[in-house]
Amino acid sequence: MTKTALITGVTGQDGSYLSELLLSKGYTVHGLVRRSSSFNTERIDHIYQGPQETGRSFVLHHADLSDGVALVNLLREIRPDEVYNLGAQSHVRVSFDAPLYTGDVTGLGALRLLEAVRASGIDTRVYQASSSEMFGATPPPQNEKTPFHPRSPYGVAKVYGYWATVNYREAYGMYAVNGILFNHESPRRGETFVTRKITRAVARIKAGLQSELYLGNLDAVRDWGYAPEYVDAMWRMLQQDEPTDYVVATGVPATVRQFLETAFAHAGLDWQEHVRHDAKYERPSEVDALIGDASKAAELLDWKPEVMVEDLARIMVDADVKQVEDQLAGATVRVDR
Ligand code: NAP
Ligand code: F7E
Repeated sequence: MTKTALITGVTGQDGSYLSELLLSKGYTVHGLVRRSSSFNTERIDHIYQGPQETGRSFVLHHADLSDGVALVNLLREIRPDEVYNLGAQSHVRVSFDAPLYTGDVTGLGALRLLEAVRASGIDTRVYQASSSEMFGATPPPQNEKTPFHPRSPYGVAKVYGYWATVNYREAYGMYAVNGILFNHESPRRGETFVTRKITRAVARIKAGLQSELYLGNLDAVRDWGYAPEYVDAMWRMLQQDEPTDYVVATGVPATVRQFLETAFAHAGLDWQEHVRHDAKYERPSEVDALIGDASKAAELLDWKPEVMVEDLARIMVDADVKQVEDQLAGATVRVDR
């Protein structure tokens, strides 16, 4: 039997990789797209199937996590076997500028979706995209038993979504799980997250398109993994006999400075000649160190990461260098397809 999935945040980094994964497994994939005044489907254009095509396995719907009625209607129409809630205002620095919006979409949005599942009366499994940002100030290593101490409106909103998911599991017996994912990156990462900001700048500096890169705190420690491997862990979480929550991480720490060094060196550049400080990119309260312990996922999901931070930096630099070369040659194709 073909399974059906609904993905919120289908146009994002993870939504695009998860769509590819589920399609490769024979799923029919429905994606929730929010309305934008310009195209926001660049990451999924290569798998797009137009409304005129017959027997579509990839179908997009306009809706929004702020609109609970639209969510109920969509769930009643699609009746998915699995729902992946990846939609969010996902930028930590931006969450300080738009805290209420972030709380509404990233926090309350998770509850709206869970309640919409309940209201629509369908039997479906729900994945909630929880985050290592929930651990915030609690020192590493962090695992499923580590107390939360969020340090941003984004982290606070994710804690709300986390507990809403646990509550719907306990109160209604719903198969609802939290994937507590540590930072994961790829050539499709949004351009203002630090890894992509760095690798994109490396490519542009190498091509002579810019000479300086402005950054904030270089001392922060993160556990950076490779997004295509992390969406596989999401899928595995919904295939188990019992619902439970999992940390997904590499366990390998690196500072922003180390990522910089690796990325610039891979292109034959010295980062110290190009990087400048701008306090604008610092946060009112920072998360100093996130290093995950994913032994539960290794044991119960048989999930293990292969791409570690240095290879990740090189993959991203290579992709951005190719993208800049293609752009300069007049082509518009994305590099990772
Ligand atoms: P992303 O690239 O920023 O994608 C976020 C998605 O949410 C986009 O499709 C975006 O649409 C959509 N969205 C934003 N506001 C929405 C709204 N009001 N209604 C419906 N959809 C909305 O994020 P990602 O890196 O793929 O991450 C996926 C999820 O995992 C997010 O919930 C994120 O918070 C969480 N997470 C990410 C990481 C990480 O390191 N990447 C780690 C832990 C948890 P547009 O394309 O139109 O903006
Ligand atoms: O920052 C520092 C910054 O914005 C990483 C999201 O996917 O992962 C992500 O959140 C670090 C921070 O990611 C700049 O202060 C320095 O310490 O790439 P980021 P994040 O805040 O860790 C978690 C797990 C999520 O769930 C989120 O959705 O880098 N940093 N200079 C900078 N960061 C940015 N963005 N820009 C700078 O110029």
